Amino acid sequence: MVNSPAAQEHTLDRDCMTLSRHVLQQLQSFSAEAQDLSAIMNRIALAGKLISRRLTRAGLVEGALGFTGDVNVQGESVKKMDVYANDVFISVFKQSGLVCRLASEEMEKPYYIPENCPIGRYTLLYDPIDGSSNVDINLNVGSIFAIRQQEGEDLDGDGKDLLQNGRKQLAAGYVLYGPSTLLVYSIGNGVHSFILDPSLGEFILAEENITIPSHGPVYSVNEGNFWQWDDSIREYTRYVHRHEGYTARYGGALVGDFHRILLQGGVFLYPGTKKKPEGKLRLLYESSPLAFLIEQAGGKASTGMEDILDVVPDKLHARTPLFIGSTEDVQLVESFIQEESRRESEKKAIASS
Ligand code: AHM
Ligand code: MG
Repeated sequence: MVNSPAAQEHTLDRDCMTLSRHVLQQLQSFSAEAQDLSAIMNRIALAGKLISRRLTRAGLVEGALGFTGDVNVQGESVKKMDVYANDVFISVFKQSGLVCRLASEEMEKPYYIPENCPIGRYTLLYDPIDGSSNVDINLNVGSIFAIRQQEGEDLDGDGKDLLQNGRKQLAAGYVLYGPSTLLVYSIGNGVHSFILDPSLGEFILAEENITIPSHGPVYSVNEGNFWQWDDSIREYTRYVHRHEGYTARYGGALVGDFHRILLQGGVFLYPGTKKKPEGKLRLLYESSPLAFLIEQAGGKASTGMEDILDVVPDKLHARTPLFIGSTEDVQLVESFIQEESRRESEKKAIASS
């Protein structure tokens, strides 16, 4: 069957809505800043395409999978794909003249653009491969990113000016390497998703202004940590077990679990544990960028006690508990945590009186 002219025009229009065109349209400007942000998004898309290409063939390429034998600044074993993806972002941005530094989950200190290269005004923060335990078994992983403007001089070269809350982010997003490669971003004007069309080599607009339902059926948490949690989180999980309408989904890669919740509603939880009260997820590279997106989509992100976007990290690799998703579901988790905290304070007050 031949498509009608109107249908053809629609398809053409869609195919032409590439990521860079979309960013410029969102900013409604051709100012230097708009051009920079559009160019940065383009470079991130290029990094996403390179990582996607490597992942697609990783099982066939000698030395692409497995561990390097090193341990990163977080004390976690480094995978070869972590190193590859980290270096991809550096190579893509090094000569771009767009950023002054890149800070990543995999590097102890930010990477500063060398003096013989053009230096830009922005900092890229990123988690090159999020969910790396999924890499070797061909399951979905992601890359998470945020863009901030450098503030001050950073004379000591340790990125102290990055220790500010998440409301300082200019843009954030992720690339999800799944059955298709998807890029989701926000520059503070809604959340939009793009799918990589491999035949064009372009990210094409898939959905604009994504909004999360105010409540959803999914709760996503590693219940293997049940006995490591505080009573409040155990109480919350007992609550969802006893009530109809909840379903558990946990894929071991935050980007995938988050994406499901963004589209279908519900809540993702990574609480603190007895050994790690601050949880596992890193504020600057994981929690804050996703919190930026979820607020833009009409949802909520919390540590249990305060909004993630209000948290000021005390170090680059700071971690926080993370509860993120539909507003009502996050508020329900918060109510369990805050009730327990109130009871604890009462107990302390009685004990000391
Ligand atoms: P990574 O960035 O080192 O891969 O760690 C983060 C990942 C998240 O993607 C995921 O939500 C979480 O760690 C899974 O942790 P766990 O295996 O403890 O459930
Ligand atoms: Mg990660």
